[in-house]
Amino acid sequence: MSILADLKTPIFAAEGILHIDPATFRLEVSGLVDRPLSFSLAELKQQFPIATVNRRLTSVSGWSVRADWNGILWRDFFKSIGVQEKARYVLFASPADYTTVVWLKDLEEGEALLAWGAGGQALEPEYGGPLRMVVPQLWGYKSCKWLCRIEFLEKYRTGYWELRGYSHRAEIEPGETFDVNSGQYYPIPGGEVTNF
Ligand SMILES: Nc1nc2c(c(=O)[nH]1)N[C@H]1C(S)=C(S)[C@@H](COP(=O)(O)O)O[C@H]1N2
Ligand SMILES: [Mo]
Repeated sequence: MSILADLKTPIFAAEGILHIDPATFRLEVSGLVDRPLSFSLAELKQQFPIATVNRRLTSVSGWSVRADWNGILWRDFFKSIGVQEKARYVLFASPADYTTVVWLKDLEEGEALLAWGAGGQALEPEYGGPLRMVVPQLWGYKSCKWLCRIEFLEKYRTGYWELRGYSHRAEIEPGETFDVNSGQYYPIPGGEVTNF
């Protein structure tokens, strides 16, 4: 069981929980790239450096969870897939068409990753396995679960929660959050949550 399940981390699934077979899973990369690419989970693990980052996923709905996320750093992925200069945004999608679009410049700093595990355990379907984004520096709705498609864009597109009124940029705002790990509420100063 992953630490997320252990901690009973809230499960958000606008499209319902998807069950994707890790053995047949593929990640498709399209849009402003030199050529479209497609990876199985095994190919991702072979072709990119594997990393673990201890960071928080923080939801606009008022909770935050810290975990050791296992996967591939976005910056390692990005630099070797032939993204064209005119790309400004990146769209992340699940097979049920949950979409969210992130400014590429917002992923240059910080430790965003394509994650298949937490604490050395595979992510359960409930938590977005076999592969999800984890973008610690932005509200959780940018961390697309059941990630199966990445598209590089010149023009912004409005995603699922953004269409329903949530901020397009999704910078974490000052306020208070429930820390799932400790069961305590803490003030947050805005930006990536690093103070606990
Ligand atoms: N495909 C998909 N990804 C998603 C969501 C979703 O509904 N569908 N919810 C988002 C929101 S609002 C948050 S806070 C996090 C929550 O991750 P968790 O359900 O693993 O705790 O997933 C994000 N990624
Ligand atoms: Mo969220």
